[in-house]
Amino acid sequence: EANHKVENFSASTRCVVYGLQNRAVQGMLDFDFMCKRAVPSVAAMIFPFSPNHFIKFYWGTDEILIPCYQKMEETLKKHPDVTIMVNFASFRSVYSTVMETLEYSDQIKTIAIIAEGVPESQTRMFIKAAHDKGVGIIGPATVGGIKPGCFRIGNTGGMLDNIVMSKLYRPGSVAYVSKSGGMSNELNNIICRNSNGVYEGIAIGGDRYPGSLFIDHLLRYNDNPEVHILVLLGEVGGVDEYEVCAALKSGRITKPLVAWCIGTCASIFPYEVQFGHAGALARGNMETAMAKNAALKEAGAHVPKSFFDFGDELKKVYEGLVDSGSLIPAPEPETPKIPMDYTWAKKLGLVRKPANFISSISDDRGSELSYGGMPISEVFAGDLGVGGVLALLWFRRNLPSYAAKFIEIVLMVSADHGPAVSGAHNTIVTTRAGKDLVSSLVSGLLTIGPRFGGALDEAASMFSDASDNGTDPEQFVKDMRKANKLIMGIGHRIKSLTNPDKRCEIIKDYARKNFKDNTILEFALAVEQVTTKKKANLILNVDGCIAACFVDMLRSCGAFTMEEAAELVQNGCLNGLFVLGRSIGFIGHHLDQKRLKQGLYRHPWDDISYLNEFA
Ligand code: Q5B
Repeated sequence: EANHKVENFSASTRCVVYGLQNRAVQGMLDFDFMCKRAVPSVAAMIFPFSPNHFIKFYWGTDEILIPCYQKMEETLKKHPDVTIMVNFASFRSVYSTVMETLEYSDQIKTIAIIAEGVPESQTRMFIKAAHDKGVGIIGPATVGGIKPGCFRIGNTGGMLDNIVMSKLYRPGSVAYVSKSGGMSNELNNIICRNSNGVYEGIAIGGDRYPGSLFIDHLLRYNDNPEVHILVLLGEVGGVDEYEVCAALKSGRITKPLVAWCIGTCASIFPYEVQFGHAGALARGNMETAMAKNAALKEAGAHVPKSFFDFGDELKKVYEGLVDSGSLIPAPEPETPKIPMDYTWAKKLGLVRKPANFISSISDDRGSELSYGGMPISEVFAGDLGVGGVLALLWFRRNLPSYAAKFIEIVLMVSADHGPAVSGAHNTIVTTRAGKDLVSSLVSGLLTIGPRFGGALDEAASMFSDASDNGTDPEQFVKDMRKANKLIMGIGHRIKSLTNPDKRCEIIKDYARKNFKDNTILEFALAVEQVTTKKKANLILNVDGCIAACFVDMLRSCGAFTMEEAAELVQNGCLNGLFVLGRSIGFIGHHLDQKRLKQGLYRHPWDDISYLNEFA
């Protein structure tokens, strides 16, 4: 008689899923919805590594929330209608979780264990404990099982279209038990094509010690008036099929049984073959598939000549029952419409929708991240450096190495200019007010504008427009004065003819030595000749110098048209270079202040002219 009782699932059976298996849970809910279950079969989930929360799932086209708890005790207390634990714990933690579940044996009547590779000693211990407490076990090493119209364990039955094709949304009259979860999918298909379909199917799992045996399920099916045909798909290894033979012979099994043990090809090999499952190895002649098929046939089962004939054998038995009037197939219900997952439908080319975002600079979807269409491994193989990466991400171009190096020089010279400049000052004050790195950095960055560090784009436009129009530098300065406009990129608070800016020398030198053309730089220097005659500090400053040289580089490096180069400047890429470079310095100032443990800054009164009296 069956020892390991697994409960009969119904349309009100509810379970809790152990593990954050959102896809499997969605699959179970989709099945429920297809079967027109009133309530979802998954009442809750357990995930010990995060605090209690809710997870959103589809229920048809609507969305529902399933609670996910940290503790098993709380879960089961809050969901007293749950009788099944679908356990997705890994082989490492499955033992402890099963043993914990067994503490609630007054509530949990069946545990499905999906994990593969559970140590056999542990499996035997929890099987014994479950047996003593009257709890049924399906698995380990199984996909689970399915009862059309009622309950689906995890991913059993495969994808939704497969479930529809095998008509698993409504009960048939054939109940099967197999070892293999993968082959249970094959059985769903064969049974659907050769009978009125599956009533219930359980895959007991491929380990040497499954928690429930073929006989446990076959006796359950035999005693169920709604089941008319039993199916057994055994395999090489183990002797459990002989218990079925005994039940056939003794008359305990009365319903027709169509049976086959896979692995008959093992005899072709000159040695014993271990198939995919841990238990699929014959230890002695009795455990071979050939011997077990012969014994099943001899005991009265319907055993085909080979697995290829399995469907025909089943069909014969089914048609015999229908012809005799003992099986009356139920009228076929309407095939349920299943809402297709959008991602899947898109993959199949069935739907399209305009994207809310478009992006063209990087892609992390494939096997390898790419920058501007170039796989990251090529970026490193080509030693593109930070300048090359910036060019790929900002300009979508692989620039010549001298241009990429120029970008790096710009970042290096603009990285910092001491603690006194506006941005660094702000960063320091913010850090000393106790703020974090990002806040301190941002507070410094927000000072970058037309007077400090943010003059590059406008300087580039002013110099290149005037130069392109053939304007004389002296005339240009006069025109700007007349228009009451400052020339961007000209002037510095500290630097002057007598205190030249070394940074500008470095940039000019590099540009003159490496660029094919320096027209805009030469124009800007001619402007400087005019402005410094007025005042010694009206030099071509670091912003102006970078801007003029960058335009020359963009225009002459061969990677851009004149229009593209102009558009890049208009879009603000040159100020972007200063922002990026100076972030290095601002972060440095933040870390420096932290290292020096500087307290709150308060500006001294004597450094402020209070004009209150005159206000
Ligand atoms: N005058 C930078 O002015 C500064 C003139 C001009 C024609 C001009 C000023 C300016 C344009 C913006 C620009 C980037 C505010 C600077 C940087 C990064 C930094 C910073 C650091 C770092 C300095 C005195 C006389 C007046 C003005 C005339 C001034 N600028 N004429 N075109 N551009 N430049 N910014 O010294 O006749 O007496 O009325 O706005 O390029 O930010 O190190 O600190 O790395 O961190 O305060 O290097 O030049 O001079 O405003 O008192 O003017 O010169 O019209 O003439 P000052 P002001 P007048 S680099």
